[in-house]
Amino acid sequence: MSDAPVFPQGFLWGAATAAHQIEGSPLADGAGPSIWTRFAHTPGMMLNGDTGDVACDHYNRWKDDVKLMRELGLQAYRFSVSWSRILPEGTGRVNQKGLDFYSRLVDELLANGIEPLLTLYHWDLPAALDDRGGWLNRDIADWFAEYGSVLFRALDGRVKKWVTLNEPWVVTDGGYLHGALAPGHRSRFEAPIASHNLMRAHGAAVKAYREIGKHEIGLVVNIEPKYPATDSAEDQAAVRRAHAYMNEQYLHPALLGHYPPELKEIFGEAWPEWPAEDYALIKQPLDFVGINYYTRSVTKAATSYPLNTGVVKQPLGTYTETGWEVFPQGLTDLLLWFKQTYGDLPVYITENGAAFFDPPTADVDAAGNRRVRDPLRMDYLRKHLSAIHDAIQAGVDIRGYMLWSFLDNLEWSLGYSKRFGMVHVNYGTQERTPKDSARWYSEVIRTHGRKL
Ligand code: LGS
Repeated sequence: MSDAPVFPQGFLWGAATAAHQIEGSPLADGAGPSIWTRFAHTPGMMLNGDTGDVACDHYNRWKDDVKLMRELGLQAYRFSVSWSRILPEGTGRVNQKGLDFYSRLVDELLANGIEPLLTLYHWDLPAALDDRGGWLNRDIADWFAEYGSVLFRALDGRVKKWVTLNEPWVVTDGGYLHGALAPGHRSRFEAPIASHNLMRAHGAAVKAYREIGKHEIGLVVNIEPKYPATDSAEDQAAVRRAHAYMNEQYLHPALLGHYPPELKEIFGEAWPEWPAEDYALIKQPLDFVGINYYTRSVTKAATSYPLNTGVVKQPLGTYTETGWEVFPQGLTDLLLWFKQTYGDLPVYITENGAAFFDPPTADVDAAGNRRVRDPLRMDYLRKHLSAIHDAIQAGVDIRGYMLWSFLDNLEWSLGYSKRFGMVHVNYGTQERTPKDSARWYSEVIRTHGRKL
């Protein structure tokens, strides 16, 4: 018998994107502005002054993009809906034209045999809701459930896999604690409130889904294993804090119904006591958890705000263009930790990928094919898929893999400077060119991972 990897039957091979990163035309057809439209137009917030006004022009090119997905053999496509296209004021009036855009997209995916995975919130909060306090307002749990319900009613059945939030950790850490992401706040007092309201909103949306929907709903978190730099007591304690902050802050309340105690230690007086009923709202039975994995960190005690931890650069490590260490074993470790801590919940890898120094434009090879050669990305993907396979062998119930990303796109405040796509986008002409990694991934899908 060959020891070539065999992925479970039904394992879903796909790729992921998010609305604000690819769509462009943020105000088309009656959409309201989102906090990202506003943030990107605030001088100094975006690298090179980039904005999502055009992005990959997917709002106009969605049909061709789906065709390309089919040509590459994708079985699933994870995308997000822009809340303010559906509800321009965030609540109340539904904008039918916005809904139609996603309805057409879903139909086109299904007609091409591609399963949609729909994320309700991938960071583009309606600006109108930010004006009412955004994630700091407790009412947002109801606002989010209202928004979710509009989509559940319109699309459930055609969409069978739903995600409430993408990476609540990044929303609070980037948006409310350190300010590098919209809405750009920096407050130790706000971060816990935003975090908690994100989880209440998640719970409220799942509850609404159980009344309207008949399929699967889950939460997507970004998590990464934390390894101690040394075995000193200080470094071990630093790992405990970093691990609680990033890996347990959202999964613990969602799946176990409480927060890890380290959060109180980290936030001190800024960490409030929450009403008991909040915990019941947050802990809703989930059908799956989505894990986004990019890197690990080797952690030490250090003076930093507010965690008092630092990351130790590995002299022999390999790093991506964004400066993140390539560490596939970390994904296996993480998946085993997940199973041990939270039990046998189905898992999807909802993002994994890397930005590398791709050539800025495609070239033409001897056979006349347009090519973008990205051997480092191919190597990254191959090693991470093997790491996932190892976790499957060890008994973790992993149901699918969504490569980040289908297209090169707007990497948030880093603008267009970092390319994560399996498909190259020429931002001048909007021409798409599958990179070598896309051709390779196509073959992996065709052979169901036997040819990794
Ligand atoms: O484009 C985003 C990708 C790219 O890298 C996507 O929208 C997000 O959902 C997701 O956060 N993404 C992402 N995350 C990598 C985070 C790694 C942080 C490592 C920090 C080490 C110092």
